[in-house]
Amino acid sequence: MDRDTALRLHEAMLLTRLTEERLVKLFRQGQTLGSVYRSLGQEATACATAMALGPDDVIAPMIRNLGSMFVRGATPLEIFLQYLGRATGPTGGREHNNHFGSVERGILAPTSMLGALIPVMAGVALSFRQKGEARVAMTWIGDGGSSTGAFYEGLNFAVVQRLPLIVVGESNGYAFSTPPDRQMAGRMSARSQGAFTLTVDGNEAAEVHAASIQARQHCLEGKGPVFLVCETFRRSGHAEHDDQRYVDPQLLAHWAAKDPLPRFETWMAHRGWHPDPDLSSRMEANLLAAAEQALAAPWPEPADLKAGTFSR
Ligand SMILES: Cc1ncc(C[n+]2csc(CCOP(=O)(O)OP(=O)(O)O)c2C)c(N)n1
Ligand SMILES: [Mg+2]
Repeated sequence: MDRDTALRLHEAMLLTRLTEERLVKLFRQGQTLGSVYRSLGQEATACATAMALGPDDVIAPMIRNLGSMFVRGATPLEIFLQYLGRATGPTGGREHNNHFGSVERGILAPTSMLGALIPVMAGVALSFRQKGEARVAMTWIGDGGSSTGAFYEGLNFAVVQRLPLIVVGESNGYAFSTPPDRQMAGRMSARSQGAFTLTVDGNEAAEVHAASIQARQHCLEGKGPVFLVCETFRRSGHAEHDDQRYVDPQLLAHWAAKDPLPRFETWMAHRGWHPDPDLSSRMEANLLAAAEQALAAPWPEPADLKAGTFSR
């Protein structure tokens, strides 16, 4: 990774952390329409994977992959407008979290149905191959989501067809309040389906990035999909309405010590690369201004309820 990429990756991870912190404040003030699903401690698995893609590749993020949307050009203002349900937000108040796409940025709208994006993205990858385009499709799946039928069906199809699909497995210790050993027989893997599997330390951004570059190359060489497992930990509740009392505090402390942001800053410092020392405070000021702008934005008009929807 070169210096410029490292600085951009660090910026995306920090922006994700601070945007979600601002969203938590808005939630506690009763301003967000629904709960806030954080990626605290998992920013590297969302940002460093997306950072390895080319501009024509397509992503389908899940709820904890806000960082990948920032990498593709989404803005905090859009995110705030969306969570606050305002008329000028990406879905005009029809959704309340990161469930919106952007064709220009190569982002397919996330969906709540765990596993459902795997066959959809296998289809996107199939279209790339049929058109002879050197592009890859990327999506993410949690340990819980990887137990769904859709995950197996979609990945199996991609393996058989040798499709350019990267599925990032987020092995983060919990599916809501259920630890993996209560709902899956082994560790996250797609080896039994014949998919090339890579497993990395999901909190080491440089390692995640290098593996993602390797995965993309594997896809572009026509060798089929890659399941890239990132070992990480969900350091917040499932969402802000979940106080995570079922998680051992020692486990949380263990993973806090492996926070991806300071680790990546150390990795950069070893190369003599240093982020702007004012970056964090500048970002916080911009985020506060964006949140205030979103709070002042208009609510949707009831008469516009059906606009942009399929209705008869
Ligand atoms: C098919 C399906 N089953 C159940 C749910 C309800 N649900 C939403 S998130 C979640 C836990 C997901 O855990 P995991 O896949 O490990 O992702 P994480 O939240 O840890 O990122 C559940 C059970 C759903 N959205 N879709
Ligand atoms: Mg999980």
